[in-house]
Amino acid sequence: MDLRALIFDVDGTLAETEEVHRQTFNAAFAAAGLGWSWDVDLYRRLLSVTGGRERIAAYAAETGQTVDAAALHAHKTRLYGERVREGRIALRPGVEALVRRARRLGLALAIGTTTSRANVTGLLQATLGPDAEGWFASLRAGEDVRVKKPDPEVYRLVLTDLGLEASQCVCFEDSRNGLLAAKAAGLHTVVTPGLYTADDDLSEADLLLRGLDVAPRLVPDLPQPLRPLFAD
Ligand code: XBP
Ligand code: MG
Repeated sequence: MDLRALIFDVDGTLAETEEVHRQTFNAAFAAAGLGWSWDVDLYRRLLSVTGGRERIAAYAAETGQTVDAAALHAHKTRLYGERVREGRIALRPGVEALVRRARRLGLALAIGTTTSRANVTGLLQATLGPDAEGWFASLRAGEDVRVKKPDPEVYRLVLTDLGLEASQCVCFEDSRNGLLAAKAAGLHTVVTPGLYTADDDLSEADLLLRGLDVAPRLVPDLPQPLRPLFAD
């Protein structure tokens, strides 16, 4: 593997964001006077629909109601952004160290996510600092694609931006939908399941890690090019 770039999913991979997503969906529903409240189990099921606007629309269809999904989602995105700016979300253990080592080693960094761009830039600024967005050679989000994950469109866009072949990149994901998107784009994929994805079928992962704070000596199947990116 001629490793040139690391490509990251955001929700669940860089950070455990889904609880804040869930809470801000509920806050937007309450503000609109809807009697909806998504609990953890319901939200886990609804996560099979990627994209917040699409998730709202799918739930409305399921419950036979008519709502303005775009307006509800726009309000939810504003509330989510406020919480991110307040510092309510931390990066998962090992993420910052991996990103900083990759930069020192001259690897390109990229993001391929289903969530909205503002959510990504807000998270990067709140956790890695005001310059962090500029560390990423490609940042592709929900607004950039016609079809969201598990479709590979977002990762294909990232590869085009980077001007690299899939074989020169490693992707980091946390969910089945994300893994399917990455594999369909031909990417070697490391999966770190989290709060909402621990029970996903992740059998197609090239490597399954409990998190990115692992010591290489404990992971014999960690590909050689990735070993300098992790502290022993
Ligand atoms: C994450 C998602 C997102 C978030 C909500 O999937 O499905 O929809 O839950 O974000 P992935 P938005 O990690 O595979 O990208 O409300 O901004 O869509
Ligand atoms: Mg994810």
